[in-house]
Formats: sequence, C-alpha cells, structure tokens
Amino acid sequence: MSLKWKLGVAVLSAFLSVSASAGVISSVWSDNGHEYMLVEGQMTWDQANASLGSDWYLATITSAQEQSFIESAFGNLRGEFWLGGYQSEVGFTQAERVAGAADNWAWVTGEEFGGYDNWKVGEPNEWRGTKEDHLAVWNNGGSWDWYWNDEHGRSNIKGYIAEKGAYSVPEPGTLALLGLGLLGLGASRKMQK
Ligand SMILES: [Ca+2]
Ligand SMILES: [Ca+2]
Repeated sequence: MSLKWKLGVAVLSAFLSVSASAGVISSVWSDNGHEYMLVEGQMTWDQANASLGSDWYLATITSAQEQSFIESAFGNLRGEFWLGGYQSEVGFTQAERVAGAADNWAWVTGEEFGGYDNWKVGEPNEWRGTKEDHLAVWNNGGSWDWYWNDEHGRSNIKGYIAEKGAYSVPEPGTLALLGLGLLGLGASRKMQK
C-alpha cells in the first residue's frame, strides 16, 4: 500500500463516519493459527480497511479450507461482509470494466489472488455497469451461501471480516532476478560461440 493511498484513506475516513458496530465475533483457525474477526456495521470497504490496526488486515481467503473455516466460524450470521480483495481499474471505461470484471484483482496483503476463488456464478459482474471494485462474501440463507461478490458502496454491507497472522507473498523480485540471470546466461553463451 503506497503512502499516498494510506493518506487518502485516512483523509477519507476522517470525513466519513462508520456506523456503530453492533458486535464483534472472533475465532482462531488451528490450521494456520490466524485469528479472524467479524465486525458488524454498515461501512464502505475503505472505511473498513482504514479502521484496522497494524496487525489486522481485511481477510484474505486463499484456499477452500480457509473459506470453509470462515463459513463455520461465522456461519450463523446473515449479510454481506467485506473481505480484503480489491480491483485496480483506474482509467477503464465502463464497457472495459464490465468486460474485465474478473481481471486485476489483488489481496491487501499482496498474497497471490486467483489460486482459489469462490465467486457466485455470474460474479464478478460490475452489476449494471456499477464500479464494483471491492470483494465481499455474502450469506443470505439462500442462493448466496457464502459466495463472493464484487461490490460497491455500502448499502448491502453488514460488516467486515478481518484476519491476523503471518502470510507469504510471492516475490516478483526473485523472478526478475532469475530472468535477468537467464538472460545473462544466454548472452554469455552467445558470446562464447
Ligand atoms: Ca488468509
Ligand atoms: Ca457483483
């Protein structure tokens, strides 16, 4: 997260008030030792993201097992809750956003996005051309059975799910260095000819 972005969030959150939280439920997943909490309240993704301390981040669901844990931990609650996914679509036209609704998603932590997903059939969809560029998980006791949705605003939102614990991030620097190394190897081989 760039400093500029952080400042933007801080300024934004100073002007927007978050609805009072009705409750907080937390649970630890024994598989990874991470703590998860569901905080109730109607808020935008930016407000939810900005409300977290340094140890906590909006939850990143990177496996079917983690998805199952979330469902079992908070299974009794109904509503749509923010997760830590967001989409970079700056400068895209509405038509481009709709066509690329599934593209350019990322996790707030920098973990790999796309190794696992739980989109509902038909999602992500940039609903009716709306700029839906943040990830939420929705349980309505019916067809939305903890499936993922690309969402905007906060009108449907009942809270967020946050996570605390160490994670691993792919290192593009390593790949770049490896690429440079291979290029160098190719160059030196050519020179030997
Ligand atoms: Ca996670
Ligand atoms: Ca959607």
